[in-house]
Amino acid sequence: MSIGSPALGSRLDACLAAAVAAEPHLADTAAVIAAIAAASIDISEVIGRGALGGDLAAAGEHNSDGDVQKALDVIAHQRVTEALQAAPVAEVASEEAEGVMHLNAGAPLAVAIDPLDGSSNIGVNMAVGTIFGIRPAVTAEGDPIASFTTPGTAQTAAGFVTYGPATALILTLGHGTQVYVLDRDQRAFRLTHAALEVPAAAKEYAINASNARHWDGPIKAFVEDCLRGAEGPHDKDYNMRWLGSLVADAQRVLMRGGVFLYPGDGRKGYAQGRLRLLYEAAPIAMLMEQAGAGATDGERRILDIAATGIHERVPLVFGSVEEVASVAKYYDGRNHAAGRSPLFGQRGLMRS
Ligand code: AFP
Repeated sequence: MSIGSPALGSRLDACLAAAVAAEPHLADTAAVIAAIAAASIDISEVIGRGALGGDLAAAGEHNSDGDVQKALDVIAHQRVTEALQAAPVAEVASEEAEGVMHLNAGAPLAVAIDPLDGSSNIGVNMAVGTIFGIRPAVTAEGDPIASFTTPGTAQTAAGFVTYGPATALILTLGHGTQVYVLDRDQRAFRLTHAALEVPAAAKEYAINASNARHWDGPIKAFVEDCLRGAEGPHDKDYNMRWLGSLVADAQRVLMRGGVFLYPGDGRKGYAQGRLRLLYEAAPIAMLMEQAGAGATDGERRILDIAATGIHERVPLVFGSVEEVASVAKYYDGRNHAAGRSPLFGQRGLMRS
């Protein structure tokens, strides 16, 4: 948001108007955000009815990656697509569509979106979300995905909606990261946090530890050192969380710090991890950096990475800058065994 941000409690439309007043070039971006926010209110109401609205977790077709689409995946995809059709959007890269969707020829913007992330949580009433990144549309002869092969730094805005105990919109237009909560009486998002600041250091890490035997050495060593706690090189005890919902883990990290890791691993198809660069990692990376946190693939800054395919996966590490930097040290060839104590030597807790 611009200098002199609106007061807490302000509605999203007023906050967007203030941002556009300060930077008129954001007008089209603001219109797209308003469209996605409106769609997310409808999606929130469908999710909020749970099984009363039918089996939202019912299996349907397969999406671009072979994942089984749940009924709610399809509902969310259809609702956001309708919203974007009425906004200044030329193209959409959606997790739920094989190729680039062409909406309004000549429109200025392109949107990468995961209409419903965390769908395996739907049937068990856990938090799910919608994740989006907005960037200028690019036309290049012979390159049908040119809008999406620019690096994440091209994004003019990014955000996600967490459909959790509250429905929250986490948003950045390049001037800090804000939190809005859905006021269900008004059917409007209202500002609750004007500028998130993620603590530089943390005592909480998030990783799916069931994959430990598949991780590469640096990740094994980092997690092992977290497990060592105050007796190890990090000199502090850690807590662990893994919610199985990227938006829920990301919101926790944004609100109280921590580090999230979904690395590449040795499983078939997981060499680049599970998460997608365009509509998961890049939007979250912008939100993190705008809140004073970091986001890498373990070593490289996520926002510097340009996709070569719209469903490309990327290893993802984000959160408190000291923790993200610590992970990178384990990838540095000189420090592969950073902090290794003689006690554990080469055959540590998790060493294969
Ligand atoms: P689903 O959309 O298939 O539930 O996947 C959710 C997700 O992409 C992301 O939200 C989680 O952080 C991650 O997968 C969890 O992956 P694991 O199930 O491998 O832990």
